[in-house]
Amino acid sequence: MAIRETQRRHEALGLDEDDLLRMYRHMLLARRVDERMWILNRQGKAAFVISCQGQEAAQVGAAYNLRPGYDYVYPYYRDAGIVITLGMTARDQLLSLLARAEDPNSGGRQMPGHFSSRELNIVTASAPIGVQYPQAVGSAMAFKMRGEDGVVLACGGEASTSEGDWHEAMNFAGIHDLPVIFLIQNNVYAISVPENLQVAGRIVDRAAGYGFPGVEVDGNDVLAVYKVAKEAFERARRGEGPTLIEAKTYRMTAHSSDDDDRRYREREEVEEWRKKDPILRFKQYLHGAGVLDDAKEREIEEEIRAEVDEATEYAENAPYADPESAMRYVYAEEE
Ligand SMILES: Cc1ncc(C[n+]2csc(CCOP(=O)(O)OP(=O)(O)O)c2C)c(N)n1
Ligand SMILES: [Mg+2]
Repeated sequence: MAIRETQRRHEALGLDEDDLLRMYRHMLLARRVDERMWILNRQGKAAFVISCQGQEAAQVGAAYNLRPGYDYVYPYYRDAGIVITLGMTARDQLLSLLARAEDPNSGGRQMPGHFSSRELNIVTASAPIGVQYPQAVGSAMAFKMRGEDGVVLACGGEASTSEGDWHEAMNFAGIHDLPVIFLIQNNVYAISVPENLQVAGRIVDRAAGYGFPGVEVDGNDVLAVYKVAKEAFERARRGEGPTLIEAKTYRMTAHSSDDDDRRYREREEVEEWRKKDPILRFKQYLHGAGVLDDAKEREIEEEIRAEVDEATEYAENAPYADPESAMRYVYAEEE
């Protein structure tokens, strides 16, 4: 009886067992690549790490609705789960981390976490918080003007909603009924600033002020995020306009490898959230639904470990960009 109950949850969403295992692999790959990045940082091989850990369900659940190479994505620096769902690999991430020439994001020029792929319509981000939003609504406007049913997914943390750029983009999206989804991953902190010093009231409620729906979701439950995102994507494709999704989640690591979070948050709080780890929760669901057993779980872990090992070795041995090429894409080159 219990098994039938849980099975119905994904079936009601139109997801089959292959979908579930694919989502699980994306989440686990994002996590294992991230963990490897911290090791490389501590070994002195990687200058800087910024993590997705804790946010994989929010990212994969939303991104599973995207049509790669057709819809547009404006990710933020934690969105490894989104770009992996779209088709980027462990190798891509590690080439970027180690700033190698072959890094598909920027040829080793940008900080890690500045995702970019022309084929996958992942638009490169600038480092200032919130600047992606006005660009995202511009792309949504282009879809609308062309009469295409593409959707734009624009992401950020809860603190990005304090920026003027976010409000301007929300306003523009509401006025023009644009096919854009604002996915706010509320992970409780902006570096050391807690949510209660960042936002008064609820983020989702702000959507009403701009004339479109806002929905809050448990961001550590991948199927719950998939469900609300699916509805938002369908609305956008029907030409009914934008949706704001606030995924309630938690940043499981320090802000970055340059931050010491022991200075501003209690260990007990982190430990409480670790019990709600989105990967742990999805794993329990998959076991309950009979999609995963211990042997299959081990098999997937081993496959992913091999992929991350291979990617690490490849990236460590890959050449750096040629110094002569530093100005390429910055200034026009003579023919
Ligand atoms: C305009 C601007 N101000 C400050 C910073 C420095 N900064 C980088 S990340 C960050 C925190 C953002 O918090 P949030 O939006 O909640 O995302 P999170 O890192 O928690 O995922 C800040 C203040 C910046 N990059 N840009
Ligand atoms: Mg935050």
